[in-house]
Amino acid sequence: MKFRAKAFEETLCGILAADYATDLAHANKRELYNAVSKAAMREAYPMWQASKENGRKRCKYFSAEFLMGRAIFNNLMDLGIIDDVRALLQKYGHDLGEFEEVEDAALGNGGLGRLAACYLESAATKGIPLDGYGIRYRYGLFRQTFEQGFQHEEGDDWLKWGDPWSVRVDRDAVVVEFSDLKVRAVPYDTPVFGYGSDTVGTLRLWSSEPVQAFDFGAFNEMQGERKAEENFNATKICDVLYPNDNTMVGKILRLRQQYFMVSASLLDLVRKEKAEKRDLRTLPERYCFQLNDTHPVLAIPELLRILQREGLTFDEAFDVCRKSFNFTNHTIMAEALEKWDSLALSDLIPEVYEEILACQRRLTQETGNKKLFIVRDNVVHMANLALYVAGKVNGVAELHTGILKRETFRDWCAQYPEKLINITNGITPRRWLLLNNPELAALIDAEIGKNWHTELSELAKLKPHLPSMLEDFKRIKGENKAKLAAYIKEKEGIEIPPAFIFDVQVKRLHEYKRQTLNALSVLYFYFGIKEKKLEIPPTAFIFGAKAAPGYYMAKAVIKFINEIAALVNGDPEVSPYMRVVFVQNYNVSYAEKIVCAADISEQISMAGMEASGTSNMKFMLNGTVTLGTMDGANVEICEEAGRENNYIFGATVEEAEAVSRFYCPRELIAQNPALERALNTMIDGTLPDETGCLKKLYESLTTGHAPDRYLVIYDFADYIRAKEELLRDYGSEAFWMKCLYNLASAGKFSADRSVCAYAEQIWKI
Ligand code: 26Q
Repeated sequence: MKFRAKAFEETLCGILAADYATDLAHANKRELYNAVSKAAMREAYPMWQASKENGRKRCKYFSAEFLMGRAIFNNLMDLGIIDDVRALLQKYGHDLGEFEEVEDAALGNGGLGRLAACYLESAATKGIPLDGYGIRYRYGLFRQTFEQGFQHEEGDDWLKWGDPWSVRVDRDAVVVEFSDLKVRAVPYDTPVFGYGSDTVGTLRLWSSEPVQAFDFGAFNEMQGERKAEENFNATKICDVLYPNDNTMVGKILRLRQQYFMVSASLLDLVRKEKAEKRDLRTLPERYCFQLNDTHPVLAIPELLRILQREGLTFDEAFDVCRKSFNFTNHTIMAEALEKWDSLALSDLIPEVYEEILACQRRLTQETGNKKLFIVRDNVVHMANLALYVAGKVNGVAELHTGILKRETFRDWCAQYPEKLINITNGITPRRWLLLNNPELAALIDAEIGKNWHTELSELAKLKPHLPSMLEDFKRIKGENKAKLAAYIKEKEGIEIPPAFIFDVQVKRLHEYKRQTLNALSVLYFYFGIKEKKLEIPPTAFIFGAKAAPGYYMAKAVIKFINEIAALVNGDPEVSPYMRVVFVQNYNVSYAEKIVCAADISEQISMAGMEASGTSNMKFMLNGTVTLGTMDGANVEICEEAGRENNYIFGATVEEAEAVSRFYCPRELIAQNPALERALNTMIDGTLPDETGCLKKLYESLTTGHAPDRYLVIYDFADYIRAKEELLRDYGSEAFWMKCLYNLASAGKFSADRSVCAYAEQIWKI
C-alpha cells in the first residue's frame, strides 16, 4: 500500500492548521513531528480498521515489555511514504532527520522486549493477525548518564514530544479489582504497520487511572483520606517500568502491574465476545495467547476466574485455557525464574490465587507425579503454572531448548513430551538493515533485487557475488564508522579515529554476559602495548549497557570500564593504538547507529547462559563477524555461516558444567601473569576506587565460596587467543569475505521466519 502523496500533503496541512494554527513553512519541529505522524495515522486508518475486522483468528501477544524504539522512520518506511515525506519537508526547508530528537519508546529492558517489537512488525508484514497487549508505563527504562565513571539514572519522559502514534480508547476502559483497590484501565492503541502489507496489527497498552475522577468534596467526608490514597495508588501502578533484566525482584507493585495488564486485557476480550453473543467455550477458535515469559502468566488463573464467573465449569474453563495459552521461556537462570509468595497472592488477588490452587490440585490428579508442582512451601512457581496449562512451550534457540528439555524442565518434558518445542529468535530486517543501513541495503538491492526485504533467505543469492561487492562494502562500512565516530564525539566527547577497528559489545549489563572478560582483555592489550611486548592494529573498544539500578556488581563493572577508558584514552603512549568508550544511554536508536558500524560483534556470555541473544543477529545481518562463545543463537550463526568465518572460543556448555564443579580461579591466575596484572588494577590503585566497588568486583572473581561463577578467568586465555587472531586477520581480503559471508548467511535470523513458525506450529493461523 502506498498513499497518494497529494492526499498525504493535504491531510498534513489540514492538521497543521487545525491543531497548531500554522502551515508547512512555519511549523516547528515538534508541531511537524506530531502532524506528520497524525497525517500518516489518518491516511492508514481505513487499512487498520479493515485489518481488525477481518474475522480471522488472532493471536494476542501478552508482554510486560515492548521495546519499540522510535516509531516515525520505521512507520513511514513500512507505509512506503518515507521518500515522499522527506521530499515534501525538504520543499519547505525542513529535514526529516530532525526527528532524531524524538525520544525512543523504551517500554522494555532488552532482548525480550525488543523481540516483542520485532515480532509485531514481522507479523504485520507477513499478514499474520497478531496484537500486543501490555502496559503503558508513564516512564520507560531510565535514562543513563555517567558521573565520575558511575552510572546515574534519570526518569525517562518518553512522552515529552507527545504520543501521536496512539489513540486513547475510553470506550474500551475496564475496571481491574485488587482486594484493596479498584483501578480503571484505559487502553491506548498503536497501529503496527507491516512492510508493503495491508495487514496492520494493534499494540494495546493499558494505563491505570482512579475509578472515579478525584472528588474534592470527599475531603469533607469520613472516607476522604482513603479515597485520596486510592487515587494515588491507582495512578502509581503504571508509573514506571521495572528496570530489571534477567533478575527477578519480588516487589508487590510489580505483581500489581502484572495482574493489572492481564486482567484488563482479558476483561476487554471477554466483554467483546459477549457483545457478539459468542459461546465462550469456543474462544480458542477465535483467539490464542502467547505469554512472553512468566511476567503475564497470571492471565491463566485470571481467565479461569472470568470464565467461571460467566457460567463455565472449572473443567470447561480449563479446557479453554489449555487450547488458548502458549508460553515462551527466555531464560534458564534461577534468579530470573519468577516465584511469588502464596501470601502475597492470596492477599492481593484472592480469587486468582484460588484458581492457582485449583490448577495445582488438577495437576496432582491428572499426573500423580510428585516431581511436578506449581505451589510448594507456600511459593508459586510461575513457570510451572505455564508449563502445566500451556498447549505449547518454546525455547528461543536450539541450544537453549535443549537445556530446557534436558535440565530445567526435564520432569515436565517427561510428562508432556510433545509440549516443548524450539523456535529460534529472529529480528526484523526492515529496522535492522533497510532502515539503519540504507547504503548497504541498496548495494544488496543492486545485486539481487528487493525480494530479500520480505524473504530474507534470498540473501543466500549474494554468495556468488560477494567478491565483486567487497570494495563497496568496505566503503559503506567506513562511512558508517565515520558517522558513528562523529556521533560518539558529540555525545560522549571521546574521539575515535574511524580508521580504527570498531570492536563492539552492546547489551544489558549482566555478570553472565561477561563485559568484565572484555574489559580484562582491554587491560591485557593496554599493558602489552605500554610495555612494548605486543602490537595490535589500532582498535576502539566500544561498550554500551545499562545496569539495573539495584544490581551492585553490574554497576561496579560500568565503573571499572569507565576507569579503563580514562586510563587508556589519557595515555599518549597507548592512545595511538587503542581507544575505549562506554556510550551513555544505549538504546534502540543508538543500536541502529552502532550495529551498521561495527567490525567485531562481541557475544561472549558463559556457554549455557544466554538463551539466544538477538544483537548477535543484527551485527551478522550488517556484515560483522562474531567473536563469541558456543552459546545461544551463536551456535546457529556458526551453523549458517561456518565456524571458520567467525571467531569462537571458550568452554562449551558441557565443559563449563564440568569445570564449575571443582573450579579454582586462583590457580589459573597464578599461571597467567598478564591476567593477574589486569585483575590487580581493581585493587592496586591503578584505577581509582572511591567506593570500594572495584575491590568487591575483584573479590567476586577470586575469593569466597563460589568465586567467578561465570568462568571469566577460565575462558580468559582462549578469549585472548581468538581476539588476537581476529585482530591479525582484520583488513585482509579473507577477513572482508568472512564479513560478507555472514551477511549472505543471515537469512534464517529474520523474525519473519520466526513468526511464521509460531503461526504454523503454535497458533495454528
Ligand atoms: C521478572 C520478575 C520481576 C522483575 C523483573 C523480571 C524480569 C524482567 C526482564 C525477568 C527477565 C527479563 C528479561 C529477560 C530477557 O530479556 N531475556 C532475553 O530474551 C531474549 C529474547 O528471547 C534472548 O535473546 C536473551 O538471550 C535473553 O537474555
